[in-house]
Amino acid sequence: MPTLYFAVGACSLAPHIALEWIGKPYEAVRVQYGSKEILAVNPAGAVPTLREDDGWLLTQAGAILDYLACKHPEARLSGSDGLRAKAEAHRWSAFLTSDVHAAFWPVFMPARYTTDPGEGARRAVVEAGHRLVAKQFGILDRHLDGREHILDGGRSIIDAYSFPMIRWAMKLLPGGLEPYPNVQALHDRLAADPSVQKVLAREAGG
Ligand SMILES: N[C@@H](CCC(=O)N[C@@H](CS)C(=O)NCC(=O)O)C(=O)O
Repeated sequence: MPTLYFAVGACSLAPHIALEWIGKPYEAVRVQYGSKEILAVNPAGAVPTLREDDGWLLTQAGAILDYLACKHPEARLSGSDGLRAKAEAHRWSAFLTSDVHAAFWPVFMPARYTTDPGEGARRAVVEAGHRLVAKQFGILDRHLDGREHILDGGRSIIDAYSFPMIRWAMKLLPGGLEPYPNVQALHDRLAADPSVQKVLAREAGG
């Protein structure tokens, strides 16, 4: 049975949802960032980390999601088949990892992005992060115009991957999701999914 190490509110919510959609037994272990427990399985001290029964460890949300979807093709979480459809799945996974997730770092941890300890510098970094997140959400919103899911072929690991980041944007962007109605609609569809609700309840319950 695979074990997912997760932290509340983190990007680990994505593989947590994917595991629930797959519907096979798994264990979810809640950790604190940088704790001994997570450092024992991931030297970066970060979530998500997936551990298989034989001790094999996998880090990086995009890799974990792809691994889970490929391991369970019957769950149909990879999007459509075909060369271009696979390329699109990689494209959106990379977009979420490198463009969207990374855009949140200055918002979450402004001190890492300036050597100036002053409040003005901190605010400027957060504001720059907001602008970067807004740019990426604009791209996602335009892509979602007229679509129910990010990939062709129905719900996928890429929808799951977007969900924690959409929740961050709702909470952290000054205008929330108001400028992104298509992203809001994807959020609402995912939030209404019973598996997603189950995972959110479990994560909130500790
Ligand atoms: N590139 C990694 C980033 C993982 C990551 O940084 N996760 C955050 C939570 S969303 C974390 O654990 N942060 C703890 C830290 O940076 O100390 C991935 O995509 O899995």
